[in-house]
Amino acid sequence: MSLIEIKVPDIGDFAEVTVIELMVKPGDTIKAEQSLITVESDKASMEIPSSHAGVVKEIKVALGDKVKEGSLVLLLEAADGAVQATAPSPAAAPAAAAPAVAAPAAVAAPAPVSAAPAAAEPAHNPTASAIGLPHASPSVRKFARELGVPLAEVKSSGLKGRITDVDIRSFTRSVMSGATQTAAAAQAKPAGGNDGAGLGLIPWPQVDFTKFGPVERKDRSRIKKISAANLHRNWVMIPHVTNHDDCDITDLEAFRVATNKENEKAGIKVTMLAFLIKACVAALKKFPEFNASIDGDQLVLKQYFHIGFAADTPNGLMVPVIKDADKKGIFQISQEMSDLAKKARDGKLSPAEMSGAGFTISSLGGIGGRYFTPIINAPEVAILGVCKSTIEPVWDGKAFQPRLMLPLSLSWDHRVIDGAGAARFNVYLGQILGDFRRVLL
Ligand code: CAO
Repeated sequence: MSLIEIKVPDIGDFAEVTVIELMVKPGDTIKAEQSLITVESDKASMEIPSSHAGVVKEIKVALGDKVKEGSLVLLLEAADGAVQATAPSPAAAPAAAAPAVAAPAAVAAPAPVSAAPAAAEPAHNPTASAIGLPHASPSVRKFARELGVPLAEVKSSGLKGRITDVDIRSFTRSVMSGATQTAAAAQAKPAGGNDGAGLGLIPWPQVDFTKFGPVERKDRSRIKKISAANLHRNWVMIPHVTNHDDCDITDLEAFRVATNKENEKAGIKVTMLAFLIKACVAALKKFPEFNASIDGDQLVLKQYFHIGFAADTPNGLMVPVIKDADKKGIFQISQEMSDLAKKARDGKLSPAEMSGAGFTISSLGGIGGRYFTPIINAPEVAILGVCKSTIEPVWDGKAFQPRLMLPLSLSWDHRVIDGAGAARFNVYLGQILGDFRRVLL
């Protein structure tokens, strides 16, 4: 066993510097070139590396000590063969401002920790910080760069206002929990509130539209803002896939029209949406993973059949819910739908009337269109979009027949549902809508 004295190497123009950080402690096994302490002059800070590998026996400096070239830093029990290791080259003197600290702007763009390459720091070039930059040792700066932490925004807790790695960690935790926002994120936030910075996106374009022509500014309704935030989260967080299909509702439409005629005097009017709700209940019974929610590692399969339906209102989109649709007939569903849609338009829906859905239908059938991509209403895992039915020529094996075809667009969460399951769901739904007697099977 041989003890080696590790001393402060040539630190360039600095006569005396202060020890501001101890980076190792007795008992630590260290590698050659590993940083031992950080020292600071009135102009710069730098790390003092070890010339040898081994185990730290005794630290010979304390925080606040003044040291200079040749000062004893610590005693090291050398690893085998390490005594012959080359001492730090005096030629590797401190640089005025190494690249490691010269580009604070680079930290503005957060990068995943794993994507950050290890900075090629010269082994014996103690890295200096430039005047005016936040006080932090090179290793702390490197750590901040790896995490994309803007040092200038980190509150310091170290000696003489120095930022420590603990400060970086607590800043990161605070940003991740949403308690703190970086200046870059705040700047990236557009008037609409969609913050792309958390996704590592470039800032939202800030445009003075009046440069191009007259404009009018309107406040967005509370409902629009709430639904926008929900839709944005759902779109970003759920891996959506949409399957489009057509189903033949010729016979069902004839039945619906006849039923409405029969019940005209009673003031009852049934739309295709009520049949769709009932048909979806049958499909959800057959494919329970469509009536489910993700909860951590578990899938919650619902044994109730509450179906939400998107309602267009002057204030924005609302989704009232028909509870226990499996226990209700078409007339009751129709009546409830019409009551809930009216309440939605009048802004009188209660939170209870908008909660608990296991699956949602968004029908644009009364308006038009062909297909669209409905956004899943989290924590649900699927949503059915329906557009306007049209008469189309359908080949029956011998000739084209005019059939009333309903376009379906089923969006599903690929974490829970697979493409084959989604195709089966649509096929089954089409079979039911093609011959509604199947609901009884
Ligand atoms: N194909 C053809 N016609 C259809 C149809 C379809 N798929 N669905 C409905 N229609 C017809 C109805 O039969 C009705 O015809 P009549 O006026 O001749 O009786 C007409 O279109 C209007 O129906 P409706 O829209 O009033 O009734 P509904 O039960 O179909 O829908 C409601 C009710 C509240 C869902 C609907 O009014 C609505 O708000 N739809 C918009 C939903 C929406 O915005 N979705 C998008 C969400 S994503 O932004």
